[in-house]
Amino acid sequence: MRIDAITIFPDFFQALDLSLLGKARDKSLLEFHAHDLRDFTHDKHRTVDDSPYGGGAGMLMKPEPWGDALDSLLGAEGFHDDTVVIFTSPAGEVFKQSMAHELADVKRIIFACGRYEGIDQRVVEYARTRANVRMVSIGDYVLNGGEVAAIVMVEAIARLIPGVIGNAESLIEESHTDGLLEYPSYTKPASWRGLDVPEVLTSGNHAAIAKWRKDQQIERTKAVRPDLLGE
Ligand code: JEW
Repeated sequence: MRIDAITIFPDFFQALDLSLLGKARDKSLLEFHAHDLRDFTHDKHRTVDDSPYGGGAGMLMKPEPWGDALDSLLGAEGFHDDTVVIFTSPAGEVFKQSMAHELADVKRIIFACGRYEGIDQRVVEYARTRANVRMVSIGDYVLNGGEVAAIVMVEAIARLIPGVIGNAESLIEESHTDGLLEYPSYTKPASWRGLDVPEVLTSGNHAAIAKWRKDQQIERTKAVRPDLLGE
């Protein structure tokens, strides 16, 4: 898989040189490149923003640098059915583990990371003529731009590429997709600062342990995330 990001803050993506993603790149399972949108401007001030037609607060990202940046990654013409351009956007569909799995099967992903009040809508329309497009939000909270959202998605997607994480960890991933929150976990020592590990976990009774863990999952999910139980 190859992932590109177009951004006015390419340095954000240095976070991806660390740990998991670094390993995926070392093993050539993933190629990642961040591109500075300002490299696709032509004026002395490398301008990427302008005021919105119709008025309103703040600035928008102007379309021309985006068009040139997309063309530099996709070539001058033609539709790329093997490519998904993701516009990180608070107005997008919400990123979920199911979407991470869908995107882990894609040959090429291009993240278009907006700033200010967002990007001129014609850039989205143009991108739809060149590749598959999705508008994606990482959740219902306010961010200053799309870079952090893209980093979140890259991490979630990259770890699903076969070979990036080990078999044992993949099995753990599967056990986590039952739609319930995790049960609480404990390690040594059995007693710490007056706090003891629940007795059932040191009992050696595997059936009792399995039941306790499932009960904990259900209680936690009811308390914290009733939406996951359809309530
Ligand atoms: C995201 C790209 C570009 C947020 C989440 N938030 C917000 C917001 C912004 C501008 C106008 C209106 C609302 C800030 N912003 C972005 C926010 C992605 C941009 C500008 C974003 N996922 N993705 N939760």
